[in-house]
Amino acid sequence: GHRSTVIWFTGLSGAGKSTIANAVEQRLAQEQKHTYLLDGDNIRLGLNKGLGFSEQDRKENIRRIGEVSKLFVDAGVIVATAFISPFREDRDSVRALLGKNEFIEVYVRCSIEECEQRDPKGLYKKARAGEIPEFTGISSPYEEPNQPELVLDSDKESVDVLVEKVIAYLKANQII
Ligand code: GGZ
Repeated sequence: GHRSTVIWFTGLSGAGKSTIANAVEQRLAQEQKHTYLLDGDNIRLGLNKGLGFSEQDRKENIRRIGEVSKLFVDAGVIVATAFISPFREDRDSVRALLGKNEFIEVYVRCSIEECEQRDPKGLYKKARAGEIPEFTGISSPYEEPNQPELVLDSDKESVDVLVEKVIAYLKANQII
């Protein structure tokens, strides 16, 4: 068995949230844990279609994701979420929806320089050229977590090592 919880990955675009969240989810599924991954592909294209990247839309994006995450937790699932979630207040609101041990804030830390160098989708380049307004880290803020449960330095360590850190945290806290 396991305890249901939300593993909330936050960080810049290109920091590696989705990659790490996917790998954690796969790893848990292998161990027969009931898991689900929420990311832009299943949320921003569906439930949150129509929301953009203004401060107000990002707040609403995160609010809805928090509510959906809570439903999954109520259903007994381990949820992994991979959203920039740039505002501390919004992440704290999600935390407040959930019980102790039901919100694990994981800061996927990576310098803006490194994210910009990776630029897997060419978005930073476009943002620098002024083609994407309000781009996180360039023309829109990212507020670092003050007391995240975990910090993963994705510009220093491999995905495999970081996934194991998450798994170790879950075990140490009797989630799995
Ligand atoms: C940041 C943007 C923007 C702007 C489009 N700012 O690297 P990606 O492409 O795949 O991930 C980013 C994703 C961010 O969506 P989130 O729902 O995670 O953001 S938030 O939590 O702030 O609501 C990026 C792409 O969408 N993208 N425009 N202006 N990222």
